[in-house]
Amino acid sequence: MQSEIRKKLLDAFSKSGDAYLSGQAVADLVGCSRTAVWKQMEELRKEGFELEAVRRKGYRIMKLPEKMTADEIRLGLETEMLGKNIDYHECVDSTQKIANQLSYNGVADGTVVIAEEQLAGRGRMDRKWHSPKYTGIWMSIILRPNIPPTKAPQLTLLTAVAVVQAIQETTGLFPQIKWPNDILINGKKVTGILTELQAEADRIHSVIIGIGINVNQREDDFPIELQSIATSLSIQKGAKISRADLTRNIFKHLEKLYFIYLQKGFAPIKLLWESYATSIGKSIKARTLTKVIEGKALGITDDGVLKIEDQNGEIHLVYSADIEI
Ligand code: BT5
Repeated sequence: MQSEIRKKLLDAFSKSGDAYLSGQAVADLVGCSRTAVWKQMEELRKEGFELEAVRRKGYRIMKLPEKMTADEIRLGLETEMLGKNIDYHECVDSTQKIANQLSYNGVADGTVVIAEEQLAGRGRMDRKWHSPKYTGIWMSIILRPNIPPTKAPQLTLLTAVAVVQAIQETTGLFPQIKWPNDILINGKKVTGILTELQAEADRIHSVIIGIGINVNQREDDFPIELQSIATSLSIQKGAKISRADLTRNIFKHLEKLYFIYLQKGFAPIKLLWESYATSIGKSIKARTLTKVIEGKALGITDDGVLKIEDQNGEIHLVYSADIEI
């Protein structure tokens, strides 16, 4: 029923072209109430349609939602393996879930699962990741590096560097990294990274790197509780950004760094990571699952572990925590 109304609604607007359609005219054409029309228009807005509503004239569609197709990403893709195989979805629970399944079934190294919308996008420790339709990049990348599971956190840091570089190249903005997985612009979170493993005790089968980037959301697209801590690239830039271009650039930078990492180890990545890090040298509070450590962030170890020096000069190694600066 809903989809029938939607079809008729879009049909009516296709025919009206640039002309305004009054709420009543739409209601008559579609065969429903004006309230139902208004609800549908709100739905369209949420899906990325730009609508103009003018009193006494009615509605007009200004711009269609910006879908990002796999072909658009492939066009001009410069990588050897990353993103050669794209599993594209309109709407999923979580791209991590699908990638885990695909990986288990043995898909090619460098396969990427991308969705326009996630209904149950997840962060670390079962937190939620807000992933509205057509506005962000919600993707999971499957890699099969020959490294021990203990080194997998390095790939989170490597990914953060690649995303920062890709954002810089695509938008000219200069994001910073907050250990281990947040990318911030002007102190607000624009990207989160979640790394999950399929591994035995001493061998990785695959690493699933989930990347969530807020690209074209407006301020009021974020739920209230996120508005003070989250931002999007377009809010920061003051212009819309091509998600396909950014995705392609992420693949390019990530593959380049990944190949360097496989050849030379973490040392060159560490230098880059530290150059983008916001917390190094600052007083921070690290909340681990079991305790809170306060002190100065000294840097990261060669394995990507955070080093904090407390008031007594004692050095703490932090493997996983939330950081307050
Ligand atoms: C993360 O977790 O930052 C990792 C997020 C990874 C998301 C990607 S999207 C593609 C792939 N598929 C998935 O299902 N997940 C991955 P964490 O550090 O735990 O941060 C989670 C916290 O960030 C939440 O508790 C909120 O406070 C905040 N948050 C949620 N959605 C956000 C958003 N869109 N932008 C900024 N902050 C957000």
